Amino acid sequence: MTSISLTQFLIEEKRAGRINPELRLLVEVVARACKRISIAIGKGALGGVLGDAGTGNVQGEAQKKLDVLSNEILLEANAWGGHLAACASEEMEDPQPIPDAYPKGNYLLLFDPLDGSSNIDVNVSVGTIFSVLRCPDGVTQPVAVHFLQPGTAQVAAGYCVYGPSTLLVLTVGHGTHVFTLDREVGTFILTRRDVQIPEETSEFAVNASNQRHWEAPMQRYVGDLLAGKEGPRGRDFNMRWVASMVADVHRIITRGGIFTYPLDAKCKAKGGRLRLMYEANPMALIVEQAGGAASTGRGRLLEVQPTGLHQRVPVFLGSKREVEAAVRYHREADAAA
Ligand code: FDP
Ligand code: ZN
Repeated sequence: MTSISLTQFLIEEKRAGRINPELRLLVEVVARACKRISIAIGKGALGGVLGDAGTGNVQGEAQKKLDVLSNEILLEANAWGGHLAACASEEMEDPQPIPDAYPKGNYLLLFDPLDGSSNIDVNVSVGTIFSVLRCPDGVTQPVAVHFLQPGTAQVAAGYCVYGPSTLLVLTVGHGTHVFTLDREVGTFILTRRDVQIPEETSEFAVNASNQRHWEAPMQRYVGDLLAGKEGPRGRDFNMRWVASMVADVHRIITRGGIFTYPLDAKCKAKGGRLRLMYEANPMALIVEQAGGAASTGRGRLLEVQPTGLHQRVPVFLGSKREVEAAVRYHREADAAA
C-alpha cells in the first residue's frame, strides 16, 4: 500500500474543490507547528520544558512552561504565511493580529495550544486543538467580536494528540481523517480515512469526583449508567477519564463512547468548564463529521451563538445514541420542572 502524506491528502482535497490553497497552507502550517510541539513534549525533562511557567492565563489558571511554549510555536508559525487575518488562543485574553510586516489572509484561527496540561508532568497524553473560521467580509483588523461565530461556521477543525504516537485528526467539513506522525521522516501519514464513531457504546467519560455538584438530570443519567445490567439501561457500562479532553475524545472517536463535562455547581456561574470556541466547537465538528453527536445537554453544540472568546459550555459528545440518551434525561427533567 502506498502511503498518503498530509500534503498529498490536502492537494487531493484541493483538486476535488473541497479546500482552497489558503486553507491548505493553513492546515500544513498548523501541522508543522504541532510537529514542533510534539518534539518539545517528547524531550520532557531533558528539554527543560516541564513544570510551571510562573505566570497565569486569562482564565486565572497557572500556566505550564509547555502551555507558553506551544502558544509561541503556533503564533510564530502562523504569522508569516499570508493565510490568516488573526489568531486567538486560550492563553491570550485578546486576539493577536498578524504583524504588519506580513500579508493578511481571510481566515481566523483559534487554538488551545496545550490541552490537558495537568498531565504534562506525569507523562500522560496531552494535545493541541484548533478551529478555523472565515474572517467576515470587509474586516481588515479583526477583534474578538469577529470570532464570535457559531460552530457551524467552522471551515476546518482538528486536534493533535501527543501520546505513544503523535496523531493529527482533521476535518475540512468532508469527513474526519486520522494522520500518524512518522517521526523519522517528519511527515503525517493518513492512517484512517473517514472515521465512523460506533453508534452504540458501553463506555462513558466524566470526572466523577464532581458528582455531588451535578444537576439532577446528570445525577440520574450517570446513576442509571452505573446501575448496569440491573438498572433501567439493562447493560453494564465502563468508565474512563484521562483528564486530557483530546485523549478522552480520541478514545471515543476510535472505539465509541460518550464524553461529558456537564454543568455543575462549581462551574455554573461561568457557564461550564470547557471553552466553547477552541475546545467544544472544534471537537463537536470532528465528532459530527465522524457520524457522532455533540450537545450542551439542551441543544446542538455547534449552534450555540458565542458571546465571548473564552466562553464556557457544558459538553456531551460522542456516539450518537448515547448523546441522545443524555439529552433525553435533561429534556425530561426540564419538562417536569
Ligand atoms: P486542562 O484544564 O488540564 O487543560 O481544557 C480543560 C481540561 O484540561 C480538559 O482537557 C479536561 O477534559 C478537563 O479540563 C479536565 O478536568 P478535571 O480537572 O476536572 O479532570
Ligand atoms: Zn484545553
